[in-house]
Amino acid sequence: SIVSPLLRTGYHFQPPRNWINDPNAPMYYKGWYHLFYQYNPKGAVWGNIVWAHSVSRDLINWIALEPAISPSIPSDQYGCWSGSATLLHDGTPAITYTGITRPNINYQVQNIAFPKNKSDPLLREWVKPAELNPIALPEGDINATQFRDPTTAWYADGHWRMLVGGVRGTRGLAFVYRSRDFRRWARAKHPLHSALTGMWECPDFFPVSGSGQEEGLDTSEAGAKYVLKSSLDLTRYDYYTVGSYDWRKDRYVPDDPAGDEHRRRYDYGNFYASKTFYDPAKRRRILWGWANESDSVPDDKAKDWAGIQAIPRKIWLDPSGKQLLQWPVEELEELRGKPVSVAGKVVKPGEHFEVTGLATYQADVEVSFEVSSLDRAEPFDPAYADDAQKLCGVKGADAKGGVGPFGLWVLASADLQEKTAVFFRVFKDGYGKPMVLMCTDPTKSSLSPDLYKPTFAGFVDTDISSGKITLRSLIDRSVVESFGAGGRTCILSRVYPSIAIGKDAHLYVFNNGEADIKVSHLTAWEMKKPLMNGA
Ligand code: DQQ
Repeated sequence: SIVSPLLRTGYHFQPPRNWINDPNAPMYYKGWYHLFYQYNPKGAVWGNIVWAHSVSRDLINWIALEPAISPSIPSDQYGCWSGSATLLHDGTPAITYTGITRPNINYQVQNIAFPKNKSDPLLREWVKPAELNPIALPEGDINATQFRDPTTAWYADGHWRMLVGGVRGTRGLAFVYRSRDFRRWARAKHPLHSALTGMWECPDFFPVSGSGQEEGLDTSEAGAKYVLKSSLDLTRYDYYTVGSYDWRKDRYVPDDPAGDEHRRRYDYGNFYASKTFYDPAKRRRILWGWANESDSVPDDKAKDWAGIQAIPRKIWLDPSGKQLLQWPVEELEELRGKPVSVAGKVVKPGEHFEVTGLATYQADVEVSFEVSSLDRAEPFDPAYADDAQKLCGVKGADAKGGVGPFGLWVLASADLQEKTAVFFRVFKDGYGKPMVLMCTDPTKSSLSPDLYKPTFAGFVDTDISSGKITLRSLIDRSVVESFGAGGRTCILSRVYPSIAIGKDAHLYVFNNGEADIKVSHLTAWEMKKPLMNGA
């Protein structure tokens, strides 16, 4: 394999070996955070899917338990696919998930499971009542191979409701199921919502408090707004809209009438099949998402592992009410070692400087930049209005600009042959209004062949007229997970350096624009390794 064992992540969630994908049924129960996830017990490629199970006190240190849900009944004998947890009125958790019932053809039904012993805070054993399962069949006009991933249920007006992802023609949609007792479920006539997007995998639907309020809401509480997310099979990205929900009709309407065409992404990088849960211990809503590898399948087999979960993120509605803000859970800061800081340093056009005094292959970096002037901002070509990624593909980190590109080179070799750039670039639209692009450019990240190195980018909905913008990057050996402008735009990338590994990885601040950039503050921390499932 070309992939060094030093590229195995240090503080991102993963099991000791084998393939993982979607996070399932995250919840908080009797003092423990639970995370289940799609897992192949037999190898580092997708297949033989069961629900692996880990528990944590702090979302950072993890203990692996036995798989919680594996094929064992007729309605899940060919696979236990994604699903969610709901806490019932008496506090009992219930899991709903998709079962595959036929060999070779992915015929899908929905199932339910309850803890064997609900006084066990670790919820080790789950039972699938034979008299209840399956709880939903692909009856009527439902496409049986595109019918999956039940959500956490919410309660209103005497009924539980949950969503199941699907498609009708090319319209992706979320079917609504209702139940009085959480045992017998019936499909509502209309879906909660639909859009011309292709199949919706892993829908998620939850209330949020008012604009700018960080407090999370339990899924059954009434929200000032609601968020509907779907994972698009076609693009393999997670998209969401903010809107309103009418429980009388069980219909959701996005606030922006063009919302379904101009949807936001949780993350503009490698982040899929995500799911949120409400954490009553800290009254916050937390987002988990899966990041696949971008090396080759033979490399995955040689490493004997594939897939990680992104750092869990607290999410809330930003002050504009138009998008979510995302920030790594505060518990991550437990892993920070001694800080190294830089303040008031100007980076002239074409210059860069190294951040020294710490090992940067497993680090957390926070930077506040200040742009000297926006006068030199390049004119924005409206042809890229809907395609930040394409724009960044054309104007990568090495393409000289006006205001920016400026940002970080992470996992960089001392000779800069290898580097992953995380940066901003400021444009001006036809009215002279600044527009900020955030990119991760991994095209120089490795000299190794056979790597998928897509440039990732998103626009940042922030007011940069003061010249100020912040960036946080979580660097973890083969992961760069970045949060622009306080979590307005996020980008997770997988990279596999061949030289910039371990102590040979360096960190720099660079400026390839024509305007001076000031690093008002930069703090970098080495990150300790948490308990990670016994690995
Ligand atoms: N992964 C699961 C499905 C889901 C897909 C199967 C999304 O339930 O739709 O492993 O990555």
